[in-house]
Amino acid sequence: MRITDARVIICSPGRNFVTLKVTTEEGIHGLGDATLNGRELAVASYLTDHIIPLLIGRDARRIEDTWQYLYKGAYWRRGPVTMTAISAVDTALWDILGKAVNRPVYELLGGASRDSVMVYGHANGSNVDDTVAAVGRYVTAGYKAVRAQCAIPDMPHAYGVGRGDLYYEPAERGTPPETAWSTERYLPFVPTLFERLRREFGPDVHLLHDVHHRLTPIEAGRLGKSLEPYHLFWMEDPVPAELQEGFRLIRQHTTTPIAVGEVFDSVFDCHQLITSQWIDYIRTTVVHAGGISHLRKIANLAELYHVRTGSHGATDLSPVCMAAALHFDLSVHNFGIQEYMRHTDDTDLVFPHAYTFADGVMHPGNASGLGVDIDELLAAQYPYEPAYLPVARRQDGTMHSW
Ligand code: CS2
Ligand code: MG
Repeated sequence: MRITDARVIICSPGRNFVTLKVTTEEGIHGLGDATLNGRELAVASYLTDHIIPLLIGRDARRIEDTWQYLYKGAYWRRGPVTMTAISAVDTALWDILGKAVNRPVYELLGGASRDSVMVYGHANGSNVDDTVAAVGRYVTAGYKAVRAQCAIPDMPHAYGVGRGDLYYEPAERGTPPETAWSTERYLPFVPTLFERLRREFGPDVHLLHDVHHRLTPIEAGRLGKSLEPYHLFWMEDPVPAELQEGFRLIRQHTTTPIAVGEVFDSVFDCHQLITSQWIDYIRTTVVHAGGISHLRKIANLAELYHVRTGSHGATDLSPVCMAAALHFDLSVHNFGIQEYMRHTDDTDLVFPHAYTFADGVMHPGNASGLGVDIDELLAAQYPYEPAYLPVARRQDGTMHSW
């Protein structure tokens, strides 16, 4: 099963996506998502200029060996661009293997560990009433878990307040938009939001909140403690996580469960977090953390330490990543939850897929491989458009983490 062709397809059906398509001598093709929001062309070049020439002629069945060849062979290890490119190759090879043996990928990963995959959606609003209404729409739509974000009074650009109900798209065409941030206003406000949500929706719906890397460890400890009465499913990305040791301090102060990892690209970003039991959910995902192969290694380590998975699944991760994530989620024992922000209708048409949503849960479907494809003719009608994620400044003008 020699690889005879590999190509990068860049399209923008509502937002930018980079997709790797690998084809074998038998004419089987596999897909991998290679989208790195705001830095898309760097991954496209890494694949086209440095990886694709190495793939031609390789045996597509040697998935682990190819992973190690690309990882060790580059000499320069890790980093989001490298790892997103390796992820795309790995995902495409799993897709090919599934198609070659005519089985859905989750069966090759050990089979289903559960009947379906619980997902959460994003509810947000420009004030508490709007956020309550948005959570209500998700509950009515059958969701068992909802992430709630709200603009802080007098701070309209708090993280997570998007432009649509179903899609959350922070990247904007042109240069990076600037947003303002105030920890002083945020910290006392968030508990009032969740107090209201629990009053409106009762104890059963899982409520989540994304801090989006904005706090220091001691501030995060205070927030977690003040949210304990509302028993969140998780508090996400409380601090920027380069300093794994910082989570020890958060953990000392609160029992609110902690999720982290959407920007991590390998197990080396989180091994200390996991083995020290400083977190409860690891959010690494197929497209950025080394593909299905490496994500399984992270999950297997996490399982030993009672840490469960909660993969990133925002709108900027393509339907190819979503399909791969669902095969992973269904098979892995220590699954926790999967984020699911819907794609636009244009995106769904470009990437026809077998995965389904009903009653708050998803299933990858039983098509062979990943069960997702790309309509290249349609994709060509949506050319790449440069776009950036926002940046954040504190009110005195100091750069802050967005
Ligand atoms: C977010 C993302 O989904 C999440 O939890 O943190 O929306 C994130 O901001 C984007 O994926 C960045 O590309
Ligand atoms: Mg997040």
